[in-house]
Amino acid sequence: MTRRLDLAALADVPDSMRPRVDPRELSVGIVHLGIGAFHRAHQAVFTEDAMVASGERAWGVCGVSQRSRRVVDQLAPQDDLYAVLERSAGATAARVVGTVREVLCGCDDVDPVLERIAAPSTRVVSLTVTEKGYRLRPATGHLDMADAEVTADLAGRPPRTVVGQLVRGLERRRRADAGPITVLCCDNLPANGVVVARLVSDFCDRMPDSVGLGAWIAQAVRFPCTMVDRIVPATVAGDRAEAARLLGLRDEGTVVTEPFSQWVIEDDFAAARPGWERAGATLTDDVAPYETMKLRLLNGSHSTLAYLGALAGCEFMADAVRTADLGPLVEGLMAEVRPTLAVPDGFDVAAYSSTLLERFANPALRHRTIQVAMDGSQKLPQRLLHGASELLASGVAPRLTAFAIAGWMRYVTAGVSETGSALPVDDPLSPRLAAATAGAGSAAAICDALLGVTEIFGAQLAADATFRGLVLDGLDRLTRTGVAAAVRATLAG
Ligand code: CS2
Repeated sequence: MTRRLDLAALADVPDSMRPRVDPRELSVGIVHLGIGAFHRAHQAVFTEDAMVASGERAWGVCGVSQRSRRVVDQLAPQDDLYAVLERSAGATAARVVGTVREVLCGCDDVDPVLERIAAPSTRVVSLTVTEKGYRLRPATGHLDMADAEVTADLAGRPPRTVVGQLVRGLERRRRADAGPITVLCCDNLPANGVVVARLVSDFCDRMPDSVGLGAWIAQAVRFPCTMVDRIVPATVAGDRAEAARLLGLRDEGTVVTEPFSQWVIEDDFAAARPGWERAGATLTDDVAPYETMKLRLLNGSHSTLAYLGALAGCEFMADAVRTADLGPLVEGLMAEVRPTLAVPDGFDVAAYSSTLLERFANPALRHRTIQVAMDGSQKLPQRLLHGASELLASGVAPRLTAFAIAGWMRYVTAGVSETGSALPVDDPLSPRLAAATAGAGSAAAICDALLGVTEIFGAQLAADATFRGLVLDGLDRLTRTGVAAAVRATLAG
């Protein structure tokens, strides 16, 4: 069997694929909650490149896996090294990344995680825990106090929720007098830093023993907003086999991604940070225009392609964008939502949108439609609904956005695609969605039942007659005529 990647084996890795800093020289300066594929393909790479540019060696990452030991088992035996495969139509480039220097499992034993957050050498706690990982109520943006895990963390057990771990870590840091720190949210939520600051404050307010903690956090902790962008499909066995071929070593931690990568960060740090701008990140006073643009253009189109593509029987996003006029549909969707966007100075939205279509069509990525379709209840508001509400408020009918919502409604109720493949509803609200639509026989009944899920739609949009009419039209067409005909009719107006 092929030898496994680790520090000693690096000597056998071709020069061009070795970490760009010597992992042995790094010390931990960042704790990252949620060390999934995205962090490894995005922030960890920026951080390594920033260290190359600055010569600093104090920004190694301690990655925390929130839900299972899987990442620990993948990375620990190989000294936390892994390969990033960057794939485009014609080529794959591989590089081993050495930034991650430790991986902890928050679910096994949280104490070392809290210790790391409290260590004076830690200056940044970053997060990628997905939308649902925050346990917030999408309609209010506040912590979901009805969530049993949140309640249990508040009662004082070793914390298992992300917000609980963050707050208990900050509490320990305050006690240790370890100094200011920055919490850097890198999830696809609007005003993500503001959201996390609010959740932390909600948790502190309810903690029986939090005397003075809220005030310390207000003074010593910053929560900058960020926009992150890189498409990172879940790794499959074939990807690990390709990494083994390229490296000549077995790598259980491989991640796959596209050549494109972007990071926009609000320049509001409580303490030192890596020079990420030297690795191509944009540091700015105001992330909001970038964030809204990315969520509505990229992620809004992504969700649309995922639901309609999966319904049409496409396994991969690159197939979806070439199927049944879905490419022109998302192009139209981007044009529809464009008036709601405050475009950053000097930014070419038309070029950005056409680059998106090329990125979606990257045939080498093999990004599954059902991966993007996951957790729709947590994604629809910021990706599609906020734009729809703003268009309606300015008197414009959000025709294509409403059709995309109809696509989601059809997806969560159809069970199987037009080619007979299963359409799993992998969503924290799936029991609620199933209960709401049980017994709903017609498109109108399904549409009304789902619009009534206020956690997703809120009260105002659900009650908007224009919106309901458009969504129902789309759902009715999708149900009666299938995806291709419904898309054609919708595009024909
Ligand atoms: C995708 C995103 O899975 C999803 O919901 O839309 O993960 C998307 O690939 C990234 O946001 C791209 O930056």
